[in-house]
Amino acid sequence: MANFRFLHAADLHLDSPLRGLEADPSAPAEVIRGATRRALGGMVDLAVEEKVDFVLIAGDIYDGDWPDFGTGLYFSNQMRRLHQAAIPVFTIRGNHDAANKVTRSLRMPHVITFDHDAAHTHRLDALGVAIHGQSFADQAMPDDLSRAYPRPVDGLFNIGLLHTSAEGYAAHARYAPCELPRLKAHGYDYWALGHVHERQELSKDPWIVFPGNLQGRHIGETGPKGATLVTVTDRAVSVEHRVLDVLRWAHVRVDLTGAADEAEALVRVQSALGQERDIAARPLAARVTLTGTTQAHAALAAEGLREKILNEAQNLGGDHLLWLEAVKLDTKPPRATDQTRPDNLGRLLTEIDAIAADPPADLLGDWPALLLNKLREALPEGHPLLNPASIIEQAKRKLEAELG
Ligand SMILES: [Mn+2]
Repeated sequence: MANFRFLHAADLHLDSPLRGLEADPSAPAEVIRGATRRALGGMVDLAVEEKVDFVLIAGDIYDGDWPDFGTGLYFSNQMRRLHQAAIPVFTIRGNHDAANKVTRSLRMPHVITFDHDAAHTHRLDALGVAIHGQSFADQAMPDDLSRAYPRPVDGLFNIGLLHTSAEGYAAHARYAPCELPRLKAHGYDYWALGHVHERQELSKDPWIVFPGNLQGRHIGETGPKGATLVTVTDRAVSVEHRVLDVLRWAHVRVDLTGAADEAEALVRVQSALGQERDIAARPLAARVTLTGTTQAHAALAAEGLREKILNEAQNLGGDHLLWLEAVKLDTKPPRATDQTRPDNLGRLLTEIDAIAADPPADLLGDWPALLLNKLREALPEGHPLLNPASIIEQAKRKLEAELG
């Protein structure tokens, strides 16, 4: 068997816009719209520079039906660059780009896409490689597809290309679920998975890898994103994460405990943002959450916090831009007003605490439930707006700052 290298990517979600930057007027529309395309262009650059022998894309190339033919044309053009470099590319369709979801199409003889009827095998005999895969016919895929994947071909390096939620990823919808012990026992040398957007090495023997998506699309997809470069030398496999995102998402939590005033608080915020941007070394989209007990609480709770922090971000200067997805105020004033104040404000705050501790479902009629259901569709899991107690707490602090 020859020595070879390949690039494993997944979840391109091409032309999916970045969500959450609309409120920052300094974030240019072409960055928001074009990030997934530029990340894919970078992936092709990397494959060509590293002279890989083939490329695998484990599903969700598209976010859904193409908004127009431009999406497919862009993908086709990038894949043609691989073809011209004599690098074959193998793809499967996932839940987002299942065969029955994408209605527009372009002929792409320079891309090998696995059928959705059954799992089958492509051989690269010069390399001694067998690639097994199956596309999704339909978005819904309750079955464990991996069970029907072909047995490994003796003497070859066997790769399984599979779009799956695997097991235990509660944040990701369940598609073609499969069990890790079964995958390990199947006899393949590498499982090239897709669907989970956070990079995961589920196993190192054999390697079972989610490379994560190429480009984070909202604050639920933080940290470095990219593809996995795999090198096989004398059957020994080594894997390496290669960063390809063109814009980084980060949740920057700043502890303001003991900050004497607003100026000191803002200096701390600027320093934290600068550190995060230096780590990212590319444009950064940040959510800033301020925590801790500080004298600056009342000033921070007043009007204009977002603009003040945006100003600190812009004062950083430097090569890379920084945009604010959101600013969350979660600080506390130094004194425990709730218990000690004997006045009406104290009683009001105690009353609000009681409501926040156990918010009645019908607090505002039935619209909060309706709203929450809508928000659950629109926001990443764990978003503070999904937690009524957190909303009430924010309201309480604002009220206290105003009336105190
Ligand atoms: Mn998927």
